[in-house]
Amino acid sequence: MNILQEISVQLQQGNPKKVAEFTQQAINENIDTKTILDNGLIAGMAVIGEKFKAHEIFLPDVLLAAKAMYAGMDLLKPLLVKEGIPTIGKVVIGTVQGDLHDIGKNLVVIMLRGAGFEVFDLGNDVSPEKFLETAVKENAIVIGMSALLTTTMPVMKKVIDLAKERHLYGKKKFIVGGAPLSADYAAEIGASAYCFDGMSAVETVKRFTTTSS
Ligand code: B1M
Repeated sequence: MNILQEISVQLQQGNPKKVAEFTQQAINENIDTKTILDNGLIAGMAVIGEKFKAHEIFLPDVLLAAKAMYAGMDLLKPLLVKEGIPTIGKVVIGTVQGDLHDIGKNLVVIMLRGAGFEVFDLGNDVSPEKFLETAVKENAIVIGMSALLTTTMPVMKKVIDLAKERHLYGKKKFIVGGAPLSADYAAEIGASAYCFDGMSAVETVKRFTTTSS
């Protein structure tokens, strides 16, 4: 088994200590940070998702895997965040109301901060009002919303509808992401863009902050 498979397997077994150990070893071996993230941590979490869906494992197993994922992410974080880059734009981001999944959103935050954006991370279970009020208060052009549940995706539309009511639609850009999302859904609810992952979020926000404001 190679080191990336070790990370994936230890994550699936919910072993934060081992995940941290193997992640550090992979870093020491100069394996590319994104490769460790994609082929180690995210690959392990994808297996957990499949097993959970198939009822082969249960919620406590998923929680343990999430804890193990964070043990690895904590080590990768400083490598993903480049130092000393000036702020090039402001982004408000959060996981929508009713949704507690924050691993993917946190990765997007790391990537955005790494690219030099000032990010206001509202955490999870964020109300539509909170998204909009923070964006206005902080004068952020981009509002980023994450959802991992089909039942919470409609909250994104609520945020956009509320922005229309408050005459903010058109003044702000709304980017959406998360496993159940798609470009079609984003267009349907009136979002400005769908972002598949952290990298595409960075590219999209760059585009919006250089063409708006
Ligand atoms: Co939950 N869960 N979960 N879970 N969980 C899913 C999402 C599920 C698909 C599992 C399954 O059935 N296969 C399923 C949803 C089914 C559906 O709606 N269709 C599910 C369910 C049902 C639930 C509960 C309802 C279970 C229950 O209670 N019976 C419950 C809901 C709680 C709630 O939110 N109210 C629940 C709870 C949990 C835990 C708390 C145990 C834990 C979350 C811990 C945490 O986040 N702190 C958890 C986990 C870990 C998962 C899975 C296994 C993994 C999610 C994850 O972190 N992936 C997940 C299965 C899966 O997705 N395969 C599952 C890794 C992460 C890096 O990927 O989040 O997709 P992801 O983020 C990616 C992209 O999507 C994108 O970039 C990221 C990096 O590439 N992205 C963005 C995400 N947000 C973005 C925003 C952007 C741009 C890109 O711009 C703003």
